[in-house]
Amino acid sequence: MTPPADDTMRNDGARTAAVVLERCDELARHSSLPDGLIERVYLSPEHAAVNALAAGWMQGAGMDTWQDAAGNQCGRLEGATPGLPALLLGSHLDTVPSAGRYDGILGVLTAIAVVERITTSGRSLPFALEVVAFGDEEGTRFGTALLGSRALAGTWLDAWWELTDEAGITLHEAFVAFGLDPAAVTAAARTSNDFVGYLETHIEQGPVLEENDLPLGIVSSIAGARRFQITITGKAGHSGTPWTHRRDALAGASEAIVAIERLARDADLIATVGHLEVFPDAVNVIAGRAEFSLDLRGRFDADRDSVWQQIETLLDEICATRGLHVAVHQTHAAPAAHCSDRLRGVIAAGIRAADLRAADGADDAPAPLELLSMAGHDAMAVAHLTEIGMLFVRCAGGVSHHPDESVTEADVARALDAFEAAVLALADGHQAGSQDPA
Ligand code: HGY
Ligand code: MN
Ligand code: MN
Repeated sequence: MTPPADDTMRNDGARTAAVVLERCDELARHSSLPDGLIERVYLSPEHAAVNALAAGWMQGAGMDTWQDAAGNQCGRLEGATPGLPALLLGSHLDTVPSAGRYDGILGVLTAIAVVERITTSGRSLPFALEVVAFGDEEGTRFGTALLGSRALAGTWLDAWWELTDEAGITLHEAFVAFGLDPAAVTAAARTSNDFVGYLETHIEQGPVLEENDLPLGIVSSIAGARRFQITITGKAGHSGTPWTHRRDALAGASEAIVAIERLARDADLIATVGHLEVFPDAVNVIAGRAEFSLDLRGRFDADRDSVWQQIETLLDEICATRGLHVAVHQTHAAPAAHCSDRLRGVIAAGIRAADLRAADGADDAPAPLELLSMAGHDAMAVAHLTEIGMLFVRCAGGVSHHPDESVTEADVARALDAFEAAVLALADGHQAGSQDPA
């Protein structure tokens, strides 16, 4: 095939991986951090800027666009007849602090590029296509994650309005400042009848695909997560205080953190303490208070919850021994979400089609690999409404939530072909009236 005039479009008019990667770079420039570091939080000026960029690319792909009542950027391409239920595609545009440029973002841009390919092909599908760029998957600003996707799923909680960010701004105030009406947030809620399913492309954020020398994988299920703020209180005092008279909150927290890691490892769970603050935080003062976060996740909610009960007992024992007090506040909980057989099937069909295309028809590719996602995703919230399916893309070293996050253009090209083929496999199955993919 003669190379296309430029690398933005393939000969067949398909939007290329080069453009998707350029757009990732363009979105990365909208950050609240200096020196090329990336942080983009919910309801920020950076959030507004990337919503506008995504809206323009959605329109360029042939979609009508709107920002929903929770600040998610949405686009829609009608199917064979107007008003059909939609296959929802998407991911998130917000980030953690000092983030990579593909977590979430690659999924939004892959979805837009695939809709553009379908628009260009002129094919009309037996369902509409909607793309959603969720505004808050990470929970970086207000601590509770999946706010955008929970608004769409209709599971918003009014208790969240008083959540505050580091500057003490409430979620309610941030909504108003962003131009949204808190009283109207439920207008973002969709119903199960609106959708035929949800598909999300996302970097793996783990090493499995790379270890298996595979560019793509099928997500079997997403681990359920619970997050806590744990405060250990003792008594601040002179660092020369004898051992018999010390109630050291930092020593107690440290003992707890190492013990929590052991409990999680033994139970095949993942526990992460990513934040620790000490008061009064001075070299010659015994810590009177230590506050730390806990992110606890596992394949099955029951296992996770049973280990959490063990952790609560452990905290009580350590505090009793050391004369300390513990207070626990749960800041987030999301149940494990299982990808449906039907949508795992279309993702598998998409990967096989992309493998065939890449090998010019030689069908010697291994069967697509299924893997658990220990990372959380908006799909967990959307699972409340409709079936979910996820396509994983290899990322170097499994690194994510870090500036070194990276993907290859070849893998993104393969993902574009696979995601497009998955959508078409679902359409073919839909047209044939079967629930199974072609
Ligand atoms: O925390 C997670 O797993 C996701 O990246 N928000
Ligand atoms: Mn993330
Ligand atoms: Mn993500």
